[in-house]
Amino acid sequence: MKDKTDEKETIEKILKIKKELGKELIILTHHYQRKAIVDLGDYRGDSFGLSQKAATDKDARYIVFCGVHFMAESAAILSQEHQIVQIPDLDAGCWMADMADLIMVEKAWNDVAGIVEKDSVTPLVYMNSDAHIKAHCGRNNGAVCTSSNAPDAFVWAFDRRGKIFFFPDEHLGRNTGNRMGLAPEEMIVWDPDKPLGGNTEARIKKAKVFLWKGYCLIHTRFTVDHIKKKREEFPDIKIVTHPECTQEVVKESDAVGSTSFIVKYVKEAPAGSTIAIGTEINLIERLAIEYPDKTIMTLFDSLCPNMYKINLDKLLETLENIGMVNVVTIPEEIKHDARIALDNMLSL
Ligand code: CIZ
Ligand code: SF4
Repeated sequence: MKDKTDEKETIEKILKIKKELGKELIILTHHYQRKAIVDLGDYRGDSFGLSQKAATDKDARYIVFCGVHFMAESAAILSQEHQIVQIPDLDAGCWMADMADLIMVEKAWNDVAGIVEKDSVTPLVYMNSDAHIKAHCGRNNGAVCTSSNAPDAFVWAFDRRGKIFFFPDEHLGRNTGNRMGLAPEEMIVWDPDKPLGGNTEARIKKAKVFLWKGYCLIHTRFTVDHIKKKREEFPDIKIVTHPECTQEVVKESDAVGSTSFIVKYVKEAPAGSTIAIGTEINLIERLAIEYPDKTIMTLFDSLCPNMYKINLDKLLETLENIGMVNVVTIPEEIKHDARIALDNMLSL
């Protein structure tokens, strides 16, 4: 474990490099990053906000993305030709994104196309996915979405075609469908390990939404029991959760939304409020520091080890080797197709 003197030295070195590079460098930090990293960033946000930043900032030559790999990949897809995207640890992945690989997704897509008209289904892919899956969606006239724009993406998709294939988060897909008033039987789970995703042909024909059986191991830890206990302990408490949680948890919450929504909710809550949050712990801990006039707590233990892989030493190492190490590269063809799906999201 680093002591405070080492940490101070590392921070000073990072600040010195930032100063030297000036506008040539931007450091983007995701809401789930630890405080020390967020404090050194130029912009913090959710994957949607940060990808917009990457798409519009033309000055920076180097974009250092402190988040997980799929986010840095999206920034690399949207960045300009003269820009280089680096992530302090190329191994900072996402378990949910790993639950859908291209072979499985194409097989499912072809299975569905054998039963209903291919042109009747729009693929929608959550940002939390590999670039190859985004490219698959781009090739099939679909779009990317995030937790902040999933309802808009559903409306967009249903305006075009009658059915949606949603990858890879079953819960975000179901919670979005519920919010739009879809009936439970209109949404079916697609389990890639089972023939026809575990469905009959009749159910596939009838369904409006296919939900890929993927999930976040952090957000699905929260339970209705955790909510009940908090309410017993603090009768006035507000419960705010993320749509990657199960529908049972979402239904018991006072408010539900993306990380940007959660940040806004806490900011706008009256002084003296008590709020328990169901999302990644680093965001919650920072909010507790930022709003000392409110009592902010987590619903349950929720550290994402993937996000936590990014630390000060790795950030410094990346900055000391700017443009050279931990570069996020994507084959041109994949970049081209994935960009279609990302652009469809940005124009929502
Ligand atoms: O989209 C993101 O940034 C993630 C992973 C969560 C959220 O809701 O912002
Ligand atoms: Fe992936 Fe869940 Fe971690 Fe987000 S919190 S990066 S979805 S594993």
